[in-house]
Amino acid sequence: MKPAKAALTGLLALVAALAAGHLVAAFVGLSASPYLAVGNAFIDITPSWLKDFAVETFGTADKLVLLLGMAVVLAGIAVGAGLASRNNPGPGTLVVVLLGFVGVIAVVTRPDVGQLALLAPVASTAAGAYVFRYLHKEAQDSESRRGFLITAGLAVTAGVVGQVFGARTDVEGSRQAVGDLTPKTKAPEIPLGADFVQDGTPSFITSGKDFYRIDTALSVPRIRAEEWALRVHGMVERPMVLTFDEIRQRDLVEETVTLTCVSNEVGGPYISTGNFVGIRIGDVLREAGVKQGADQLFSTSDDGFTAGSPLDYVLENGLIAIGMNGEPLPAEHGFPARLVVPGLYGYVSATKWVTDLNVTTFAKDQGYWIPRGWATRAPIKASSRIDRPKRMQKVPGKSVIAGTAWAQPKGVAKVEVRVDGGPWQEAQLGADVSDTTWRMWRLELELSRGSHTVECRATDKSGQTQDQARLDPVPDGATGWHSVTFTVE
Ligand SMILES: Nc1nc2c(c(=O)[nH]1)N[C@H]1C(S)=C(S)[C@@H](COP(=O)(O)O)O[C@H]1N2
Ligand SMILES: [Mo]
Repeated sequence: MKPAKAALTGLLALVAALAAGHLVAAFVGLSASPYLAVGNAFIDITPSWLKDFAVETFGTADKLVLLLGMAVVLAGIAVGAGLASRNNPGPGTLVVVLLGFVGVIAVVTRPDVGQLALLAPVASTAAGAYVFRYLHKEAQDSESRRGFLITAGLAVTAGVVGQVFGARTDVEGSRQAVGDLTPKTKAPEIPLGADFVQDGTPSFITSGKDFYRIDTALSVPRIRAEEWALRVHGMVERPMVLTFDEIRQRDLVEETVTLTCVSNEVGGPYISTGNFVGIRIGDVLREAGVKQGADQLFSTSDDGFTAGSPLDYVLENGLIAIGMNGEPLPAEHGFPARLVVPGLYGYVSATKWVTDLNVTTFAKDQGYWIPRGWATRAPIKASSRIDRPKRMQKVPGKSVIAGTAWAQPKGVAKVEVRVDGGPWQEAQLGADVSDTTWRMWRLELELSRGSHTVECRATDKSGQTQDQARLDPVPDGATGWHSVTFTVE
């Protein structure tokens, strides 16, 4: 067999295998797709230094990069297997079976799949082996291209159909059916002058589309509200199960909360603000009756992510949220329900697609990121960011410096700015919306031509000024003053 044809045989068998697995997964749950399952397993076993590097280098595109990287590695293996099988299909078949085994292991160790999920990698392996051997024979017998074309066509169609059907488990329909979520207690209106968008700050409320997204999920968990329920158990007197309808029929409250990610670098983008609608975690836990000795609320998501929050804190703060900005939660942000706890970084509190609340102790259970080197307790650190000018931007001598500051749950009392290490000047603050949200700031300056560096620092309402010492996000959040160098023309 010609080398090109041998390589193509391997590649097409790979495409057929992945497509068949993806197609079957459309019916048994998309995270059973061997490709996604291997990717997800890879994310879970990635050492934290590599994960940090990936997030730093690729930002929110890190998952796409992982999937593309896997595609390149798999294509390499497939070409190699094809070339090694020029005389005899044995080596290639063995490679298919070995890869199939990896797929099976990845799928069965996923926390969010049922027993039927096994069908997906099995279908992959069968399709891969069959197509490989069929094309191998075809290539020996004739110079015909028909078999190759038909296989390629079928495989691509199967993959696309799988993607479309799997993604469709009608979440949008379920979201639409939820309709209006009118809170009994509305969050106060955001007053005029809460943001300085014209000066370069973000808008006070972040739209669902612009809201930062951080999670370990390669495919967004797709759960219909009708099929969802929240289990409350552990160290409680009366374990309970709450359906979506039971939650929405309670007195819903709305709170404006700024969420922040612990992996945000100084000056980084992983912070957003929403109007969240839901019920208080504390009300539910008090109904269940917390037992003596418990100190952790351990929440688990449909896709197996876990977070542990201090129990005494969530008894007083935080929501089981089912709505954001006047709508049901967007699928990427946790539909049907998530936790929102102002003042704690997301990884220890903000479980999306939450299905399980376990009242337990810190001694007994550890959230997802804790064995990966992050702190057990992670209150948000006071911080501030310069949004304009941007680094290296050219601005006129008379300019406005503007940005964002946050210190949930204490609230921001003051933001100061200094230029080229000179005296600190107090910035004008945006209207004070709530201590659980960020606060925008601006300062008009007149500067000489040339290069300048501005720095900012926030002080919270307890009088504490943010730390100057530059610390990395690991283990409990970055510190340091943001600085930006720009040019006055
Ligand atoms: N199920 C699940 N929930 C999760 C996570 C996750 O990986 N899986 N990541 C957490 C982290 S680290 C953060 S910062 C917030 C981000 O919420 P957002 O994506 O809605 O902004 O979600 C939290 N909830
Ligand atoms: Mo995070």
